[in-house]
Amino acid sequence: MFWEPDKETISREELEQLQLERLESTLNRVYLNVPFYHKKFDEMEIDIDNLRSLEDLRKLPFTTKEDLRNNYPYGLFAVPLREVVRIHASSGTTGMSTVVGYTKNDIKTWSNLVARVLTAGGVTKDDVVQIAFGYGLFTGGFGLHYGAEKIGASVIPISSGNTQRQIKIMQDFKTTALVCTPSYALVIADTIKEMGININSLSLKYGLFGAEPWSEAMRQEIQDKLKIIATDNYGLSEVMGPGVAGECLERNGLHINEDHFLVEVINPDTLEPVPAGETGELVITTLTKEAFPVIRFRTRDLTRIIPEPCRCGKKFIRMSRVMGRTDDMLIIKGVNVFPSQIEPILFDIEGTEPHYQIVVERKGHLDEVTVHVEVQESIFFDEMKKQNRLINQIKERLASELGISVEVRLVEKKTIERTEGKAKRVVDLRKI
Ligand code: DLL
Repeated sequence: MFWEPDKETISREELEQLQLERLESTLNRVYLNVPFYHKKFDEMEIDIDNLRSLEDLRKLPFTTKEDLRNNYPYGLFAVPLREVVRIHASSGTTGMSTVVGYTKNDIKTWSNLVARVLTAGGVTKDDVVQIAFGYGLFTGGFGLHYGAEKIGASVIPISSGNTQRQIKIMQDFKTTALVCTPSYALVIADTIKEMGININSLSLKYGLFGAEPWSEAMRQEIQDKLKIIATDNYGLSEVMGPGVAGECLERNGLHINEDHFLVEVINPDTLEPVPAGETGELVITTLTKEAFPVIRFRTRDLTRIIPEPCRCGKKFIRMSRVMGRTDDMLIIKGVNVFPSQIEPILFDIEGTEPHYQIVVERKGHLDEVTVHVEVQESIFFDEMKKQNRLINQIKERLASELGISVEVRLVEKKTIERTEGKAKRVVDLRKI
């Protein structure tokens, strides 16, 4: 259950002491080696030697994605390039990519933290782990790969795509754990069915999914279709990649690797911390990164801290599943809505398929939102009356649960683009 039992069951008091020591050394490192932080601390008259407690973190400046872009490519590295053994980058949907680096030690730490996440999700050295995340500049493939190897599992670095081949390998190599995005897991599940393969003939036991938001309803769907235990894991390239946080088999929130990451949850408007347990933007400070430390990085991800201890015995606090990014939020007729709120409603309605897209258009001065949802063939070819009944049913549910009225369009199976990586849930035609 634990990869590093001593570390994962550390007492709060010891943990806080360790965090403070590590924070001090991180601040020293960035002040000495990264002109960006040096200048910022000086401007704000921050004396890092005066840091006395973890609460003092709040006096430090935030770092944003914009800061990373402005220092493209290597401006925020805290070691010379000759000490960097790996470079990753996030493509980002908007603008220039951000570049991150790792020292040899960073890779070791990263592998260990991913090993913790995989172990918590059920993986052991006896497993055959199929990594269907992209290998490349994206941190998903290599990050999970190194962690799984560290555990001693048999790793299949198949990368993403070519779904039929994924399934053939799964059959022939007797894959027991699948690692990819949750949306790709569903694509794989659907393809298994189409190929007429009996799911019970496969050896799959666990699925470790992450890199995009997904709902509890989607988890159920994946678990039922693939007959596995599916856990959620979270991370971001700016902070490390996968391995920041992950669920245990309780499947009730993601344990944050707190000995390596200091987290805060803030109100994105006031930038003040939210009251304990309330939802806000996750802010992360790295405590052990050598090549690319970040101070108070604003993730834009919305989550909340679950303060109650977990039954699994791990002492690290949990965060709730990430409900979405502040920049993915749709404001529909004045109501804030995230795709992750629409998802469980669609999944719950009989006749729909678990594939949807939310299309935003501008008509005159008003934004118009249409939810496109795939439906079972029988319904698509059914009489209009039955289709309209389904449309109205979806509209009513969305209206009563979210308080918004939107258009709903039923589309034929497979008309919504399938992705091998992160699903595109929102199509914003306003920007074009
Ligand atoms: O997606 C790292 C990763 C790879 C995590 C594989 C887990 C598994 P980026 O491409 O930089 O890194 O994207 C990071 O993806 O800020 C979130 O918005 C989103 N994200 C990542 N994991 C989750 C998750 C990788 N479990 C961005 N739930 C983050 C919801 C997630 N959103």
